[in-house]
Amino acid sequence: MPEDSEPPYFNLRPHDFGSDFVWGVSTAAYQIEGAHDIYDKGASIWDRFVSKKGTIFQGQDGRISCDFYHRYKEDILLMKAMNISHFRFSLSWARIFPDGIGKVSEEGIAFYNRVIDFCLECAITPWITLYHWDLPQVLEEKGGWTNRDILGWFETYIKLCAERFGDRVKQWIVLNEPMVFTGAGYFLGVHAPGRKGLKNFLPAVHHAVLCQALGGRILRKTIPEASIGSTFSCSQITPFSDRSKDIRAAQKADALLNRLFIEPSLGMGYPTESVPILKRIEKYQKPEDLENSSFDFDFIGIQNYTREVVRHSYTVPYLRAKIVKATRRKVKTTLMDWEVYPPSIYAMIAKFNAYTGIKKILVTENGASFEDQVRNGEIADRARTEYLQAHLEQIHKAQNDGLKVSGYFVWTLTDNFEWAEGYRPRFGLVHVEFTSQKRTLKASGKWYGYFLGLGKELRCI
Ligand code: IFM
Repeated sequence: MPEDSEPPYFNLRPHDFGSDFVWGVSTAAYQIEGAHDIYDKGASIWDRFVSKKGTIFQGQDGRISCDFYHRYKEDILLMKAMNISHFRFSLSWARIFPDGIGKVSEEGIAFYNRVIDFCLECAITPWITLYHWDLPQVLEEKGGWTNRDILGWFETYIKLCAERFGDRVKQWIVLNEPMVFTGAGYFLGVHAPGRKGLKNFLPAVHHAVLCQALGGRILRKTIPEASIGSTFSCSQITPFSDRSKDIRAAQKADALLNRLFIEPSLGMGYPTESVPILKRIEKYQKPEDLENSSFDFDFIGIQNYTREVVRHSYTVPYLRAKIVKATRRKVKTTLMDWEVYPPSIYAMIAKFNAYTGIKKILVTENGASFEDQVRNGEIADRARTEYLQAHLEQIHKAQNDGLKVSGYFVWTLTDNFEWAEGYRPRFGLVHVEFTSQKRTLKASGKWYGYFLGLGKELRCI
């Protein structure tokens, strides 16, 4: 028998994490929905970005992706079969407001109503992320996240979503990984909208911080009983050596990658003592902004995949710090060239626990892409199961050490469009054959379902 046909032994059970622990999967609209121009849907910055030559692996795009728009029932039934009781998905702003603001698409609203209602019918709790990186293109043409008017646009969008879906959806997330969409989209230019440099990055950061808190306030007012959070990418940062230059470089990277968005939301301002260049954000600040940057979130979502090793570098402007790639370090990696390093999730749980003012912490994303082996219609992905188990062990250890953490969402349900990397890295518990749209549960998906079902057979597979 091939060694990966049996799931590795795992001695933890869901109830070892507590009876209220939340178990789910996370997804994002542009990565799964497809139906990019159905009815009156507007274009998002991703619809536009993918059409630029050289931006995406092999020129791929999310026009069809896994066609969740048409296949949402099949996918939600798969979740049900896998005993998954919480589903985190994002709304496409341009599907709801084709022109960014103004006219509402009733077709767009109807689609999300169908998804929400079917989740509830299947006893799956819907978690809505309001912004997972797909700004309406018309708003980008007015400056996007660099334009302070985004506060008004965002308010209009959130208010409507809260009013239309808040009767049934009680779990809300304002932003997904603001550091990634501002860093990759407005500084490095490798994600939509492809803008570069500090002159784009700094205002985008500041407006995202303000929108994050504003979104919280609007949700609280419109749906008083809602549980409201925002999510943050985070990775343990290890200095390359114990030279003071490398230690300083690691501190700067930590401030930028892990602290830049959470700290203003807690009323602590920007980490300018570690990254002085952030003082230039002052140019975009108004006197009331410090107060308006914070919000008393009900929970914080942390999203962890790896750790980063950082060293000093003279050639990197402003920061003088650079990441030492995992392949160069000759460590075990995923297809994203991310080191497999489970203690990082423990370190991040501890880091976020150390802030005063965070009430609840959930892991709202964790997962891995590997070269899945397809053999006789079976998808053998033992490496993914081992990855998930090793991270769950760290989460359990954190709980045993008295740290709060009360949920875990796997990234992700089905293989999907991994942004600039296209369809090459597969992160799903479910394999998708993109030409036929055939779904096949991977061994890791079977294991997750078996684990959540306390060893019972999967419900209808
Ligand atoms: O696919 C992404 C997701 O959109 C945001 N968090 C990280 C995932 C894996 O790269």
